[in-house]
Amino acid sequence: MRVIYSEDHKLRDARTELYAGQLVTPFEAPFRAEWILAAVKEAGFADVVAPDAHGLETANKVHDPAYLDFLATVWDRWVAAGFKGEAIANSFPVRRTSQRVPDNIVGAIGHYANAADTSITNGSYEAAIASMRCAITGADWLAEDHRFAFALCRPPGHHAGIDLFGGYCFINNAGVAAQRLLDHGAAKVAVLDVDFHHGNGTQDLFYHRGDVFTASLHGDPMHAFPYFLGHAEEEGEGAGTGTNRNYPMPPGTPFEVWSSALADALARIKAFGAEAIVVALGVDTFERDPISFFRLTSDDFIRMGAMISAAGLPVLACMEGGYGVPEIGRNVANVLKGLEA
Ligand code: SP5
Ligand code: ZN
Repeated sequence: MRVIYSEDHKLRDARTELYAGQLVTPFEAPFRAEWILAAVKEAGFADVVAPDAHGLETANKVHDPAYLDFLATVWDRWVAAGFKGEAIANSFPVRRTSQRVPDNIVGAIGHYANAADTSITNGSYEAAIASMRCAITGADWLAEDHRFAFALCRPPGHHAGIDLFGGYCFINNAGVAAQRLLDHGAAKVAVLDVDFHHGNGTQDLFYHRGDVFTASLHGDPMHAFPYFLGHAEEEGEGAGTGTNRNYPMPPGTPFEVWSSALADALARIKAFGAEAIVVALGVDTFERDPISFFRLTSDDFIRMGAMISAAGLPVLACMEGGYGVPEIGRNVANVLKGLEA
């Protein structure tokens, strides 16, 4: 199992997250990656490398290039406007409004945001690029005929849509990795999202495409972030009809229930003919995660990895969510152990 990690994740270190009507210290913070890296090494995964210096050529195939340009410039524009705080969207294009991108930076950030939980700061873009590079480097490793890789991506990516940031995500690392695998010659690949939250960004990237199957197991959006996507009836459209599958589940869901959804998703990924699986690996399904409501135990993560491995396909795991508690490190290491067992 090759592990890809960049110190540059530390450049993403916001002071604020709008949560419960207050500006709190973000759940998505640098200590997460440090804890995960330490636990993964401790568990014997010692092949840790830095990512290669990829540009935006792959990201431009799944994101709107104008959106990536916005990400690259938003902080400087915010500062140039004279604002003192971190860049937070507070006004949004919703039902029956124009989809033109405002010249004003407050309008532009609202246009490109799908949530106000994600403050943008100096360094956020550079960290997002480093995170994307980890995912691409992992895809390249698989393309060299290796079976497993773990991209320790931070910031996460699965809430980032074609032209949307939010949910702590800016560039959709798993989606970029899937595109990279196609560019290496795979005809079809799958993104399997096991993060507690619906992979709304990844679904958006590939909803109209027939070459990437997307499956997401998550807290029912009637009760959980991201609220506005992730229902079972969303199955893809156009060339992508039948290539998206959602498994919304209620508060308190234990592994016994969760794992039957995983088995169904894996069967569909096989039937689709995917040549590799990119796992959007959040461990916020853990019973003590501070912002989620599933009941997976640390041992369940070993079983999760083993089930995914049993599909017999190459697997690139890209780090997504998992918050607050030290066990996030052990839980990630357990998935990797299960994959290799
Ligand atoms: C990558 C990822 O896991 N992103 C998640 C972003 C969630 N941000 C909004 C958090 C709101 C959580 N509200 C839960 C209330 C618990 N008491
Ligand atoms: Zn999550």
